[in-house]
Amino acid sequence: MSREEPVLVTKSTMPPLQEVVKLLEGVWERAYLTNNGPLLQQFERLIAARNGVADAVAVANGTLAIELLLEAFDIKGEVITTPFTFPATATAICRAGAEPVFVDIDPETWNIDPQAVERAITPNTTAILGVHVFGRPCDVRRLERIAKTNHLRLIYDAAHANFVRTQGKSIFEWGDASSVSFHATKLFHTSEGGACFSPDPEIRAKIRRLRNFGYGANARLTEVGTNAKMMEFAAAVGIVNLRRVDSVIESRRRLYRLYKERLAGIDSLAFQKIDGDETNFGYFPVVFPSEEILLRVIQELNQKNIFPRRYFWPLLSDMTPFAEASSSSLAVAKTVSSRIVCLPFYPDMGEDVVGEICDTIRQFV
Ligand code: T4K
Repeated sequence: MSREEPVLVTKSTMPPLQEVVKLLEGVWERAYLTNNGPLLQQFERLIAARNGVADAVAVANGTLAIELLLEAFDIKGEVITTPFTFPATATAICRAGAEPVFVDIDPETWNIDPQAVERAITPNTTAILGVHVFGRPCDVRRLERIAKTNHLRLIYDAAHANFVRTQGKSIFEWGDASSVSFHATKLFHTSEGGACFSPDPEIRAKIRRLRNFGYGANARLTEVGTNAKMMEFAAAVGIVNLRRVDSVIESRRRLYRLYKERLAGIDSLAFQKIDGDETNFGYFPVVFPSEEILLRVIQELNQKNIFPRRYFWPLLSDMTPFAEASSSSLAVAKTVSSRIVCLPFYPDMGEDVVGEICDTIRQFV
C-alpha cells in the first residue's frame, strides 16, 4: 500500500518560526541584512563554542568553504583526494587551478585510504584533501604523519562532520583546516551555509578577507577574493536551530539504533565502521551484497512511496569532468559506490516507516 506523503532520504529540521521571526525583527529594525552583521557574528561565536573550537568563519555554503580553504593556502599542483564524495570536493580543487588525484578508500570506513595516499605522492603533490564521509572521521593521525613527512598541506572537507569529536578533539582541530556544510539537508543547517575552521589565526583572517571580495582594512583590496558571505537570514536560522541541536541528535541516535536493531542478523549487509561515539548520526548508509539486490530493494521501496538515495554514486572518477583523474586502482570505491544507499533518516520519521523499510530489505537479502 502506498502512502500519500513521500518519504524522502531526509527532511529539513525546521526551526520554530516564532523564534526566527523574533531575530528577524531585529534585522528589520537595523535594516542591516548582510556584510558581517550582528547575527552572523553571534552565529560564528555559537557554532565555534558548540564545537569546542576558538573560532569559525561562516560562509555562504559548504562548496565555497572548500574553495576558500584551497585559495587561502594557495594550493596548486596535484591534490590527493577520494572519489567517494559529493562533486563539490573535486570541483573545488579544479576551480582552485589544481588537479584532483583520486585514490582508493578503506573498505570499512569508506574514507580515503592512507596507504593509497602514500603511493600516489609525486613531486607535484601539494596537498591531501580528506573527506570525513557521512561524518565518520578519517584516519587523522596517519594522514597527519604522511602530510608532515612529505611537506603537504592536509585539508578536510568535513561537510558531514559537524559536532563530531575524535580522540579528544573537535574534528575541526585536525589538519591545517576544515570546511563544513550547513545545507538544508544536513542534521544542522542554516538553509544554505557553511564554515571554515583552522587553528591558524592568519588563515582565518585571510578567509574573512577572501569571503568579502578580498578587502582588507581601510577599504583596500589585499587579495583577489569572492563574495561568499553568509546573510543575516541564514545566521538567524542557524542560531535558532542550534538551540535544539542536542535533541535533534538524540532523536537521530534513537532512530539509528532502531535501524540497526531491525536489520540485525542480516550478514550480507555492511554498515560503516564507527569507533565509539564518533558520529553525529547524520546519515544511515547501508551496503548491499550486490547492485542487483540494491536496485530491487530501491524499486520496491519506491513503489511504497519511499525514496532512499544512492550517495555517492556514480563515483566521481566515472563522471565526465574527472575521467582522467586517477591512475591507481579504485576497486574498493567502485564496489562500495555501486552497492550503497542512504536510507531515509530524519528526526520526525515514524518508527513504523523504519520498520517497513527494514521488512522490505529483509525480503530481498
Ligand atoms: N562536500 C561534501 C562531502 C558534501 O556532501 C557536500 C554537500 C558539499 C561538500 C557541499 O556543501 P554545500 O555547498 O551543499 O553546502 C544534497 C545537498 O544539496 C548537499 O549539500 C549535500 N552535500 C549532498 C550530499 O546532498 P542533493 O542533490 O541530494 O539534494 P536534494 O535537493 O536532492 O535533497 C535531498 C533531499 O533532502 C530531498 O529529497 C528532500 C530533502 N530536502 C531538500 C531540500 C533542498 C529538504 O527536506 N529540504 C530542502 O530544503 O544534495
